[in-house]
Amino acid sequence: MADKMDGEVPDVIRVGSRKSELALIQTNAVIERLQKINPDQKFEVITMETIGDTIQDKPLSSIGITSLFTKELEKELAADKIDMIVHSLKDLPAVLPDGMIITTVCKRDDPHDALVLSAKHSGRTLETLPPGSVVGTSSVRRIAQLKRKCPHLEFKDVRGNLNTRLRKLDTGTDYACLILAVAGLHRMAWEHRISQILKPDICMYSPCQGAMAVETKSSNKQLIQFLSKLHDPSTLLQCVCERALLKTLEGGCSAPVACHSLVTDSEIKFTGAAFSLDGSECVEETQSVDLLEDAFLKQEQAKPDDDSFKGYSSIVAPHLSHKAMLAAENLGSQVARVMLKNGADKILEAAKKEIEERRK
Ligand code: DPM
Repeated sequence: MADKMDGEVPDVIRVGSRKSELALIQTNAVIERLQKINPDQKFEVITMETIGDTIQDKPLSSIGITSLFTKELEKELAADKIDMIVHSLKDLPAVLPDGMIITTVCKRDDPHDALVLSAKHSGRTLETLPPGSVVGTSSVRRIAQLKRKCPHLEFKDVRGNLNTRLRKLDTGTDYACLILAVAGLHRMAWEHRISQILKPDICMYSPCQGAMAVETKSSNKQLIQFLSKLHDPSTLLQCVCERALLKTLEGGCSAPVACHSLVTDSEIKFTGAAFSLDGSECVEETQSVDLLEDAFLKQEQAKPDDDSFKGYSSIVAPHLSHKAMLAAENLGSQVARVMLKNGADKILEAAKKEIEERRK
């Protein structure tokens, strides 16, 4: 019998979400998938504005709060005003507040970045844009990599939600193009605006880009049991590994850190990279780890009192192989340690200082 600690799945699960169109699309998509697992389960969506939504005039990296989009929602979660939050996993910091855990990692959308052009430049690619063309992005990760590969381009901050950004591109003259995550464009049904998908040799993606996740309190094991049925095993292993990279590098979600990961039945192959803000320096490391045959499914029902509820990179998956998750976590931190030894420590320290300077 479940004791009080284990909690219960509430009759109506209250889902916290940011108010932006993308956030609501993601929240509803996750609810829809949960509803397929249990058609009788009821959900209520509760929306709120976060600091990241209200500050629209400064680049994210210059505001200097790691949990920009998550703090207010997490407060509501801690106070039991809501039961779960749907996030873009890439917006969650590597270390969650005490008592919070990631219980669901949905099948990853295309994790790459995309080029979105203004009508004037239709038909071009990053390589064929005229010299001096202005790329709209506030991501230090994107800017550093593109400065390396496309030195003919210039960069300018662009803020606001996806709708605002596209409007700025289409109605203003400031930008020749934007760089946006394919996943966000896809969810907003704007795939037709994608002119080029940036492969890793041009621009590696942000840890956990393209994956939606659910955050809950770590105490309600019945709720965790239910939500974790939605885990996509392959995405889960990638994200455990990618979050371990971030954590060991101590790079927040606004650090110039990028990665690439590939999971097959037999191995995870993982690349991590850190860049100086001007793109002149880069430390990159690739390693693989063999997955044992039992990599994915543990199959048997998790018991609330064993260590099935242990988190890897703050992700808990009671039904899946802990050996595989541990291997993924170790791979991410090992790649990070080699990077630190090879100079990523100095590069990231300098980037952090520079970002702090800009804030003044
Ligand atoms: C984070 C970054 C950005 C978002 C930084 C980065 C982009 C900020 C910008 C951590 N979160 O990627 O280097 O370009 O100014 C965000 C987007 C998505 C989740 C939009 C986007 C898309 C959906 C997903 C904002 N968060 O990156 O184009 O990846 O699941």
